[in-house]
Amino acid sequence: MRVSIPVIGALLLAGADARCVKVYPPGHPSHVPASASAAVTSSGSVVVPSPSAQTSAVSSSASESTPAAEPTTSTKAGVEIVSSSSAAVASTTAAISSQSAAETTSASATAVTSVAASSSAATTNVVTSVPSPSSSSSSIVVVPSTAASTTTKAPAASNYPRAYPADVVDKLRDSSFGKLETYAASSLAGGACTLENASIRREWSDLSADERIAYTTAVRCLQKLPAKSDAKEVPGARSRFDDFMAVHMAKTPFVHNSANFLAWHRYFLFTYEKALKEECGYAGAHPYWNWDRYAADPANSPLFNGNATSMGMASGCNTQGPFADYQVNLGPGTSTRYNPRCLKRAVNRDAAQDCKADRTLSLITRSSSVSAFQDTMQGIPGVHVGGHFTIGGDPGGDINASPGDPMFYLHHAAVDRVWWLWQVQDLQSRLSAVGGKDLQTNRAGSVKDTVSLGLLNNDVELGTLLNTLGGNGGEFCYIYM
Ligand SMILES: *[C@@H]1O[C@H](CO)[C@@H](O)[C@H](O)[C@H]1NC(C)=O
Ligand SMILES: *[C@@H]1O[C@H](CO)[C@@H](O)[C@H](O)[C@H]1NC(C)=O
Ligand SMILES: [Cu+2]
Repeated sequence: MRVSIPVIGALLLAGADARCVKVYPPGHPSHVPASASAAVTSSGSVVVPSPSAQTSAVSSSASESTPAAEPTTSTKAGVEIVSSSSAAVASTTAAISSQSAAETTSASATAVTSVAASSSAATTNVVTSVPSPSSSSSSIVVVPSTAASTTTKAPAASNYPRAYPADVVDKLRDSSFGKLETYAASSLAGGACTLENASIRREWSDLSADERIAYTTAVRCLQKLPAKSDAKEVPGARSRFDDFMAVHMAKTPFVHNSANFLAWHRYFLFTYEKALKEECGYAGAHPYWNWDRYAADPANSPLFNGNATSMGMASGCNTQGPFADYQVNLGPGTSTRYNPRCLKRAVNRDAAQDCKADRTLSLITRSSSVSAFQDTMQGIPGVHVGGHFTIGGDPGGDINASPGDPMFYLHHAAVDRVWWLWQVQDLQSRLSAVGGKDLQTNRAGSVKDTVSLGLLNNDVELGTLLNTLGGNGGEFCYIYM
């Protein structure tokens, strides 16, 4: 952990519940001097509880056994790709560890590093709640290979050409897709949602110019529709877009480093996509951001180059592109007063290196439990914070207010894709796997926990948000390219 936050060490030494101060500074942590980092902390700091050392552990490791599907030729090819790159990942990881050690020069940084280490040790315990057989919404049956003849097929990857060469994560996605087809052929899978009619969330650059403009036009629409937030609670909300920002700001302490982190953000993103469709006429599926594609030069990428088919500019006040006249109304931090200002980014190439495909592949293939997966993903370095730091700025670099930057949703679609792909590797156990703590009740997380988006959507049980093919009472029906 390279962010310098001395406070954590003091809290841990005091034996208190380990709490982690999380700020996305407007620059990459390794490039923010300790003094600058402290200044950022005091101006826009946010305290997020992290799972405490007292996490009660019910250990039940998710097995890595694969469904009984016949491996296809492409699966075999994929396995070769995966295993050969695993070695590369291992050496990269080793290189990263020593690099981190070399970078932790100040005493406070060292303290944080050790806190991060002990904190992750404390949360290694797996809490896996398996739904009872009667819980039909999350029952999963992976049928044996005899069902292969009735397998429903999603449109082949070749029908959705990639604008960039497939990276190692794309290759894993393609090679393991047969597991999803086998699962989808099961009579208990997903009800009305089939692979044939699942929507396909695609990468930004794989959308045509018109499709990208249709997406940003719908977002602009949401930014102009009147807010529904309670004017007493969120006096600064001016739009439906602000409603989403406000809910994230209010829920932040309970939906990060928690059992519901992945599911809450999946439901939040789905609800945003639904608003784009139902309130703004968007006809496409929500796009995602493949971090790796642009990591060499994110500022000049199709996302941040500022032109009409981008998501706006890479630095400073966003005065070009589809959001040129968008103004941020809420924040920073948890402030709900009206605070109109320009959208500012601080796109950071160094942070993007934390989201390279080999890192993501390692996260997917080496996390055997959902706790390990979500802790690694949310650690520093890790793809979750790495993506937020790549965007940076105000409000993009602010853990509470980050959904005030429309890039938030492309980033969290990427996070959701990585979770989806991790689930696909072992659907039988991973479509019911919950780990970590419910921070609202301070108990081990479970499929029965309530996930709340406030005014944005109905409260639902966490267990119904785990399956993108038929979860959320059948409303979830999507896959990723
Ligand atoms: C998907 O297809 C199934 C089977 O043809 C149908 O029953 C269902 O209504 C469709 N669902 C959607 C969301 O289109
Ligand atoms: C915008 O940027 C993209 C990606 O770099 C490029 O392909 C496209 O031609 C640009 N469009 C305009 C109108 O400049
Ligand atoms: Cu969040």
